[in-house]
Amino acid sequence: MASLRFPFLFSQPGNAKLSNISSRSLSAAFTVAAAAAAGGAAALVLQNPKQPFIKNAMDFLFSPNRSSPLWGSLSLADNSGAVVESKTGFSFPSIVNDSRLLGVGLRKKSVLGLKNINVYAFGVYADGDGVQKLLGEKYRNLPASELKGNKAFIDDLMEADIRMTVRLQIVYGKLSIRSVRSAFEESVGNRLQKFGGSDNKELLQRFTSQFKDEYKIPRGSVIDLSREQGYVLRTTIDGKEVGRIQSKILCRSILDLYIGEDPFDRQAKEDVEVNAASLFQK
Ligand code: DAO
Ligand code: DAO
Repeated sequence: MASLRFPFLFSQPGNAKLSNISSRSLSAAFTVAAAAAAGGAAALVLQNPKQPFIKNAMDFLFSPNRSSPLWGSLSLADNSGAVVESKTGFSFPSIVNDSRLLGVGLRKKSVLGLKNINVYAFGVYADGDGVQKLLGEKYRNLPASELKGNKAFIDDLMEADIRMTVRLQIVYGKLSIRSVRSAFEESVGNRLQKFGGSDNKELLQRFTSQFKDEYKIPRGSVIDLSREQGYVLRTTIDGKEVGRIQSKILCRSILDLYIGEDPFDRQAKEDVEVNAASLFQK
């Protein structure tokens, strides 16, 4: 049997608010969630005290697609359901900017070596048509097993002019723009150096100067980092565009944080590999 590595409950109905749900449907939701737990699907969710259990039950109950895309070892056959990042409960729609969700994960940061904070949950998306068009010829005929962990494939995904989006949902409620800037200088700065442009400092500066001190990014804020056609990095915060920068190396450096050699969340990268490979199975 194919294993379901993700303990996900699928789909965010958007309009199912707890307040307009009768106690009867509430208990139905518990029943469904309990049944899911019995099947192993919600086990992690239930163990995590921070997890909004009822919300997940609701998400599950009202999912337009409870049969759900299966992740990890199976292909994304059907895409109407969103995916919940299991440690934070944040939900990611299956499509953003016409791109498909390939994996979700968590960015943590250790503070003074003392504790780890969950900074944001993220989802990685790619334009399926672009993947087929630009990488199909080279990879279409390889078995999925050879695509998984295939460095050339992931490198090509990061290098090619394929539209991709990384969506961040802020978990840590006390992020200041200053700490975002300095974290960014460290993580992206490292990559820029590694991929070696001569204008790294200037690039970094151009990117971080998009973020004005007065911006607020409270918990739940949604930041999209999108590589658009022609290697334009477009940033939006809660749907509002804050800037565009044309730079192949900057796009590459951002993607490298999530699916490069030393990614923030290894499991997320693996899922991206498997699900990106499944885009060839049409
Ligand atoms: O406030 O002391 C603190 C810890 C702040 C950690 C900041 C990590 C920032 C990571 C980048 C977030 C990008 C949206
Ligand atoms: O996690 O280290 C990291 C870097 C992530 C890139 C974050 C860039 C988003 C910046 C948004 C600023 C909002 C004012």
